[in-house]
Formats: sequence, C-alpha cells, structure tokens
Amino acid sequence: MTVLDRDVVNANYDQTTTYDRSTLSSDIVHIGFGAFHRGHQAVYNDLTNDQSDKPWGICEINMFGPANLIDDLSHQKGLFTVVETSSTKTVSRVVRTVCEQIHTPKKGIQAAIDKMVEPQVKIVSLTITEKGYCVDPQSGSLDVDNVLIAHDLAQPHQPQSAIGLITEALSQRMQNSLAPFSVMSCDNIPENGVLTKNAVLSFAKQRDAELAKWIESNVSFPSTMVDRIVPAMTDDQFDVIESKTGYRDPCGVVTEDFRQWVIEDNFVAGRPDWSIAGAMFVNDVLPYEEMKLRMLNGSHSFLAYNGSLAGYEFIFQCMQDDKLRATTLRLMLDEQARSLSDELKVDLQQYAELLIARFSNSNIRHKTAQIAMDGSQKLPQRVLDPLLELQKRDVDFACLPTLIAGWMHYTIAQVVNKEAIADPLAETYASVCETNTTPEDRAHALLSIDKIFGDQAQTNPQFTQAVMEAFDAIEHHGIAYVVDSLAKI
Ligand code: NAI
Ligand code: CS2
Repeated sequence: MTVLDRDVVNANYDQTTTYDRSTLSSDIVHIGFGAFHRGHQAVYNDLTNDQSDKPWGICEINMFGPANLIDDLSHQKGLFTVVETSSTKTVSRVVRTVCEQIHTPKKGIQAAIDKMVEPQVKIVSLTITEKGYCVDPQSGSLDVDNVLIAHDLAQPHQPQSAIGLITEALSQRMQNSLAPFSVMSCDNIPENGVLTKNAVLSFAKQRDAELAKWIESNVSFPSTMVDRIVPAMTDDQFDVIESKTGYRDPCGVVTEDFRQWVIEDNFVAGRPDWSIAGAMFVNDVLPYEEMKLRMLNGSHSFLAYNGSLAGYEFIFQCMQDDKLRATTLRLMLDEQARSLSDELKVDLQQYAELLIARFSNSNIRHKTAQIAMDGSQKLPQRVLDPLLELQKRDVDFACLPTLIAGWMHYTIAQVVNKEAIADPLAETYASVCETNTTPEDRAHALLSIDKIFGDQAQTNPQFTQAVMEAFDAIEHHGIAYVVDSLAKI
C-alpha cells in the first residue's frame, strides 16, 4: 500500500458506497478525466453500483493535460474524494467505481486503443470539452483542417484526437468481429450524440467506406444533458477537502450539491441503471439540453464576460450585485425561456429561480475567467441560436446582444493586454485586432467570424445593429450603466 493509498482509505468520509470492488472490470471507458466527470458521471455510477447486482467499472483515459493526475489516481487505486456543498451543508464522499487509468501521452495511444478493444467494454463516454470534438462550432461538421484531425487522417492507427481514437477502436472491433460499444458524449453541446456521430462518421468515411457503414448500422450515440457545477480546483478548494476529510486528495473535487442527468435511452451494449442515482432516461433529450444550455450556460457566459468587465472574479459575487442578478434573471425568463420548445414540460420560472440560487452559493468558487474560456465554441449554442429563434418568433431581445458585446470587449481587452487567450480561435482574435484599430472596427470584425456567427453580420441587420449598439453602450457608458438599464426594464 502506498502512502497516498493508505491516506485515502483512512480519510474521514461522511458517505461511502460499500459494494465489492474486487469484481470491477472496465465496462466503461471514459475519455476526459477532468473535474466534471469526477463530480458527475463517476458519482452516478458509484451510487448505482451500490444497488446493482453487477457493479460497472470505469477505465479513465486522459489524452491531454499533465500526467500527475492519472499517476495520483493510480496510486490511490482509483479512489478519489468528492465534496458536495450547498450554501449551508457540506458532505464528503469517496468514489469507488474507477478500476483502471491511462494517460496516453505517457503510456502511448496503443494502450488506450487496446483497452477500448477489450470485449467487456460496452460504453465509451466523453467529457473532452467542446473543442475536443474538432468540429466547426457554427455548422457542427468535422473540421478537416484541425491539426489533430489532419494528423489522424494521415496516421489513423496512431490517433491524437478523441474522434480518431474512437474510430480506430471501432475499426479494430469490426475487424475482430467484436460487438460494438455505445459512444456517449457528456459535454455541453446540443444534440451532443448527433454531433459525435456525425464527427465519427465523417472521419470514418474518409478512412474506409465499409467501416463508416458498420459504425452507422451498429454503434449508438446517445445524447445527454448533463448538469452540475464543478469548478476547476484551486489550493483553497484542496484546503476545503483536507479540512473535511483529513486528506488533501490531489484527485478530489468540490462541487455544488445539485446534479442532473437526462439521457437518451439508446445503448447498443447495455448500460447501468443510472436512474437508481436520479438520472432520467428519455426518448428526446434536445428540449432539456436547450433549456439548460440557454438558461444556465447562456447566463453563465453573460456573467463570465459582463461580470468580469464589472470586476467580479467569481459567479457568486455577480449574484451579490442586485442589478446583475436582476439582469441575469431577465435574460433567463424574458429571452432564453421564450426561445425554447413548447414541448418542454418544466416550470421555467421555478427553474430560473433555482439557477439563481445555485449561482449564489458562495461555497462554490466558480471563476468568471474559467467560464469565459473557449468562447468561440460556446457562443453559437448559448446565444446565437436562441437569439435567432427569438427573431423568428418576433420576441424582443436586449440581454443576448449585450452578452455578445461583453464577449467582444472582454476579447479585445485580452488581445490588447497581451493576455494568453484560451480559445481555439485565439490567433483569429489577435489578427482581427491587428488589422483593425478602432473598437467599432474590431467589434465588426469579431462579429464577422463565420465559425462563430455564420453570415449573420452580412445578412441580418437587426442582429448586427443590436449587438453594435450594446457594444457602443458598454464602450461609452461602462458595463455598470448598461446592466443598470437592463435591470430596470
Ligand atoms: P477540465 O479542464 O477539468 O477537464 C477537461 C478534460 O478534457 C481533461 O481530461 C482533458 O484531458 C480533456 N481534453 C481537453 N481537450 C481535449 C481534446 N482535444 N481531446 C480529448 N480530450 C481533451 O474540465 P471539466 O470541468 O471536466 O469540463 C469538461 C467539460 O465537461 C466541459 O467543457 C463541459 O462540456 C462539460 N461540463 C462541465 C461542467 C463543469 O461544471 N465543470 C458541467 C457540465 C458539463
Ligand atoms: C460553464 C459550465 O464552463 C462553462 O462554460 O457554463 O461548465 C457549467 O458550469 C456547467 O454546464 C453546469 O452544469
């Protein structure tokens, strides 16, 4: 037993499952052992195992990031801590469902392929961030110019992208006459199953038409709506874990107490009954995905940019600003909620109030700067789609254009201040700011990036005018004034 292993076993947890781990095998291979997966799917799976005849194990794969996370997980024999906190109550649990782990930059990609080709693997799940799918964020189609995809098309047996890895594993399963697995995306993308399927199929088609056909007829790609706020860990948050359990777990996460998971019930090789732990299985996830992506994530992006411009480091601080809180509620109810499908049978007033309460939880230290990352991958589904839907329905909007305007000010400031920009389009932003010199010209050029906004800047004068007015208002009056006027309406 290593020191780490003994520490995690001896830590003082409020809750733990008790099923026998000795029978665990890697029924699920998960790509993207990030903070979110640890606080969400892993918890659902652990709780479900406790009440199932046959527990499902998970093999964790990281293709990117530092090796120490997976090394630490391995030292802890797959155990890690999840601290769940509301504004009044904090509970710690140890998650026991992980039985194997691979860091491909260290172990080599073949180790991941071999694992995914093992016969017991029934599900490959993903939390690889929006950019991990290597698609054009606007059209959702595979970006063949993406460096990882270009590499994988040239060397398909040594993939570097998740899409290339899944395709190679499926190709070997087909060749070995093994049953297929289901591919389940758990990223914040509308119809994430459809998007993943399209990316894998278009990649496979370029490799081998027969493989593409086999995947199309045999593999399922269930869509999911996932929800739980799990911020990136900081020293302060590791302190929280240590003070709660007596053990400073390097693989631990601190998350809110709320969690939700809506899953399309479409698995070709079986699945755990995650409904035991509160997941919901449905035929059509899209209405739930759009509700969550627009009302929660859209508001998050609004606060990420405009809250940041107003000087707030954390989401809970934004909620302590009465005007910003009122504007966020207005964005949710007067705009995002009115863009949603009529089929959704959810009380959206109640949903919005719950979101405001969740955002206000000061035990959750969610940085506006973290949510601001990868804006190019998030804006289409969080702001552009709902805005265009409101236009179609002839509903007025003011907060959505202000979200885009906030993003523009935030992005221009990052370029001008020479800050590192975490976004696949960072170079495009830099060249926009170099080619254009006035704030208005830069804003126009940002709005003309077709990977984010398609051709809206050229074809939709109402949209362009609303965004540019919001941009000018922030430029000339400041964000506090703009938020104040939005809150008053
Ligand atoms: P994280 O930064 O902790 O982990 C990101 C993971 O993605 C890492 O395992 C990394 O290796 C992997 N990754 C990054 N780029 C990749 C690529 N090109 N190909 C393959 N793998 C790649 O982030 P976190 O918090 O785990 O979030 C990940 C995603 O989960 C989000 O982008 C979002 O779609 C979804 N999500 C996150 C929530 C949260 O509150 N953190 C809540 C709901 C969904
Ligand atoms: C956030 C989400 O980082 C972001 O873009 O909006 O990760 C958000 O915390 C989750 O979707 C909540 O479920």
